[in-house]
Order: sequence, then C-alpha cells, then structure tokens
Amino acid sequence: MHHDDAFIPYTGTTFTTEESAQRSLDYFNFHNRRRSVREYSDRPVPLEVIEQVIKTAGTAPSGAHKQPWTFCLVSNPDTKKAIREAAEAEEYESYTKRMSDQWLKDLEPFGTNWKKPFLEIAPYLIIVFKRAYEMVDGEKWQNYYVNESVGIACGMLISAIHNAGLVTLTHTPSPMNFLTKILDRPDNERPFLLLPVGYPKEGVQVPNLERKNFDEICQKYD
Ligand code: IYR
Repeated sequence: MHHDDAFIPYTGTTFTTEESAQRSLDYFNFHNRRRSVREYSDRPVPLEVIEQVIKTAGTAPSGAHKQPWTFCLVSNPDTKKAIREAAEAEEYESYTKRMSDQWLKDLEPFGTNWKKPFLEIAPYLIIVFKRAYEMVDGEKWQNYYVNESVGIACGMLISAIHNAGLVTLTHTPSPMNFLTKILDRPDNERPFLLLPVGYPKEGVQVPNLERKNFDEICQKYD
C-alpha cells in the first residue's frame, strides 16, 4: 500500500520548557503589535522578501495536501490601477446601497469608505485565489476543505508579512469576480482575499482597538 519512501523522519525542532515559554511569549508580543494598515508608503519592497512570505504561506496544511491556492503577485502599475478602479466601483455600490445601516455603523471606528488608494500606492498586491477543483486529463477533481485550507494559508501569509516588518490589510472588495477577469484566472479559481503589502505610510495612525482578553477567547476543560 505504501512505497518505501512514503514516510520520512520529522525534522521540526523541539525546545526545552524554558525555551518554549520564552519563544511563545516573544511570538505573542510580536504578533500583538500587528495591525491592519490602510495607508501605505510607496517605498519599494524587495521582491525576494515578498516571494519568501508567499513561500511561507505555501507551507500551510491543506485538505489531502491539495494545496488549493494560487497567490497572484501584482506590482504592475497599470494592473494595480485597473484593480483599484474596479474595486472602487464595487465598493461605491456597497457603501452607498448594499451594506446595511448596522454594518456601516459597525465600520465607523475604522474610518473606511469606498476609496481605496492603497491599491495603487502599496508596491505589491497579493490576490489569493482558492482552487475549487483541479482539471486532470479533462476531468474535474474536487479539492477538499478549500476555504479552511486557503484561510489558514492566508493567516500564515499575514504572520510572515508581519515577521518581515511589512504591513498588510485583508481587503474584501465585494463582489470580487472582477479580479478573475483582470488577472485572467482559470475557471477552477475563485478570488478569496486581496492583500496590499508594503511599508506603512510615515506617521500612520490605526484605530484604537482593544483585543479580547484570554478568558474571553479561551474556555478551558481540564
Ligand atoms: N469591503 C469593504 C467593507 C468592509 C467590511 C468589513 I466586515 C471590514 O472589516 C472592513 C471593510 C471595504 O473593504 O471597505
């Protein structure tokens, strides 16, 4: 059933208790300063850094290891402009007609609106596509747990971006089928998330938010 090299030794590192405690604390403290940033500097970002963070996202677990994701990396100014214009057209409709009063009220603390200049200013846009199925010899092979898999990969991507000293934002223009068109994606792919990536605009401010405390997010069963 298995060929000889179907399994190999696990090479991940384990740590002493003290090292584990320190590393988990350091990791939390570093991530606790991550924020979604909506205003970007046009300072260039080295391509190899962006490629590396995408590689990290690609290490995510996925249903049956199908890796059902494609990360489109956009730096071309014309493409960014096309994406901005299409996103703003949809967002204008959303903000002025489609979103409920309650939704608009819930967004007030973030100061968002239909204008999305970051789509042109940020040096890179990463548009994540989920792959619902693969075409194999003209046949459709369904992928598994696609939303979970791609969601996890996006979480790892955000973590890797923060680790590299860059900022991002999980932008969700809605509907976002315009991305399929502009980026000429195949039928088996659907846009999942759009992330501008870059350095923060100098002196940028972010909403004064508080995170839930530990007892609010964790229920222990010991
Ligand atoms: N997609 C819109 C609206 C929006 C919705 C939620 I929920 C947010 O947390 C933030 C924005 C936009 O990107 O502006």
